Amino acid sequence: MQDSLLKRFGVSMEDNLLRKFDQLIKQRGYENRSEAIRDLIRDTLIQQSWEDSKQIVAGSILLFYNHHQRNLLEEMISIQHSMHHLILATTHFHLTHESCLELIVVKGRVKDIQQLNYKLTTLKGVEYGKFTVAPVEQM
Ligand code: NI
Repeated sequence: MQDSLLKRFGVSMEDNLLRKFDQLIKQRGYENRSEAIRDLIRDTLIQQSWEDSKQIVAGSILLFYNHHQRNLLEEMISIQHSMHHLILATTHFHLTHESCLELIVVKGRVKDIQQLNYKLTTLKGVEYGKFTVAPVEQM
């Protein structure tokens, strides 16, 4: 973040809600409430910036799939070639005899990246997809 100056502010919250929040903080291993609240705010700001289609984001698409699924590999490669301008790198890991993990590093307009993610994760045979991106500062 650009502004490194820390500012303090008070937060009022129902007792019940705060207790649940403190449990969550403990589970996630945060040092304190401030750290947890900062992360929540950052996440919300990232989500919000997604609504701006011009926002450039970078991140990864993780796909777990069974490579025996008929046509899956062909379709996956064809989709990646059709949107190659969004893909920085692809790495394939053979996890077991059947299952594969593919890591696709992406960068581009959020709307395009979301479309690529949707096309890949909805393919028949893809068991699990994980999509993580963050905004890239625009020049
Ligand atoms: Ni494989």
